[in-house]
Amino acid sequence: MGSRSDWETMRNAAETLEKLDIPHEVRVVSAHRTPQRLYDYAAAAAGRGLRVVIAGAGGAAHLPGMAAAMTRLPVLGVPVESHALKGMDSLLSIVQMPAGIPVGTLAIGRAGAVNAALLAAAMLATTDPSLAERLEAWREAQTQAVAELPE
Ligand code: RP5
Repeated sequence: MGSRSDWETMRNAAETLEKLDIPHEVRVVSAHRTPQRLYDYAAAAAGRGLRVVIAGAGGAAHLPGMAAAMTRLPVLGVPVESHALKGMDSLLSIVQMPAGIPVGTLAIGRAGAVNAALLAAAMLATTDPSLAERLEAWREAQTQAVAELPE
């Protein structure tokens, strides 16, 4: 994520990965304030064995796109809700990538963070039958938890 202030949103991604027992790491890497840290992280990511990168940022949210430019790993972008523009700035700056460098962009805020983790899980599950079972069980539990009546 681009800042510690993004953690309140991005913790939803981490918690979802934990529920699915997916090993992961969490880092603060700012495209603007720590560009060298971003370069080092993205350039080394594939070689360290990472499989997917989830990048959450807000405002002029260049982190996901810049990370995607420096790794062949799939990058999932989460627009963090900003105070000034309610995350529309984050969304548009993450989703409007030029052809050639994709960022899989999720919804603004908590929904995007949860879904980034679930999408990462779905990608990893294509080559991990045990994770596929856990993901299917998670989805079934979610289905069972939806009441038919509002009260
Ligand atoms: C972005 O600027 C971060 O991703 C964060 O969403 C936003 C504001 O950062 P702080 O000023 O709260 O550190 O780079």
